[in-house]
Amino acid sequence: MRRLNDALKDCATDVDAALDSLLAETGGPRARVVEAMRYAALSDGKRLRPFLVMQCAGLFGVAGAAALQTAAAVEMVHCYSLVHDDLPAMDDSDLRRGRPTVHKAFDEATAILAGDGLLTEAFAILASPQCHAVAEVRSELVAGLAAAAGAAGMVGGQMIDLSPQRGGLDLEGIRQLQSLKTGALIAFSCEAGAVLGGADPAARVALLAFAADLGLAFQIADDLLDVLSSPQEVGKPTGQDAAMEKATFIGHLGVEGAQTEAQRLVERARARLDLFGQKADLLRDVAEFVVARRR
Ligand code: GRG
Repeated sequence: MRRLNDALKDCATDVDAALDSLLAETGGPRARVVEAMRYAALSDGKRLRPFLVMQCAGLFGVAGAAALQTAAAVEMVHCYSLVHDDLPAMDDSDLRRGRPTVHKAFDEATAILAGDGLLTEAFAILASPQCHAVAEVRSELVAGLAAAAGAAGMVGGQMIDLSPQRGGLDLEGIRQLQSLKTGALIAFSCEAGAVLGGADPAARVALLAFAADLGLAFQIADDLLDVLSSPQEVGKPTGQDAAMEKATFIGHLGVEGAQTEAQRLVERARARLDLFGQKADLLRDVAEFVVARRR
């Protein structure tokens, strides 16, 4: 795991530098929204999704630097989703990544605009020739991110999460909700690596199967952190699912059952990478990491 921790740290450093330059500070009357976008993006996230983009691209010989713009774009969409999710109209959270949420540090209207700005900027990055020289590759990335982030993906999952039916979902319903809400962007992160690397269909199928298991394991781990950790440990409020009476994996499986299911998914995710051999060792470690993480 030491190798993985170092690799995650290196990835975070590169992604921070890319975000810093892509979201350049500006003066004048619109400075405040850019400041809020930077506040949301340049905070202490794990940068898991960028790591997946870069590692998956690396399986096909794509250098980290050549995948960095795509990785930063995915992180911007993730950060937008956190900013909007924290708003009073949604989860109404005061704490994110160990500090005040954007609407607390700025104000609600600025937080909405900052989220909108991050989402929009992400597509501008993918559409730019600096992201990839080949227009078809850029267009596939744009279409893939739009599908993962939109109503057939993350936004759709969030809608189900906020719906009156949410409280009574059965296990399959929770699986479907989470595969949209958090799974779709995780899956796109892996797929983007395959697109950048011109992967063949078998490799793509394997990566998407890996991502599906990883996404669910990640979400179960998130549910467990919500129940078993303190806000200081995770840098965001805990006990939220119970407070909102949301049906969760833990509600259906119990803590031990959820841990067992997460571990089963991790093992299956790791096996999905067999065809990549040792090149995928860090991705195998990431699967372990998502359930062992403490935040
Ligand atoms: C508002 C359209 C819209 C969608 C919001 C992703 C999401 C949908 C909400 C986030 C709420 C949440 C806590 C979901 C659980 C899983 C999750 C995405 C956790 C945060 O991701 P991490 O752990 O966070 O990768 P860091 O801060 O490390 O990037």
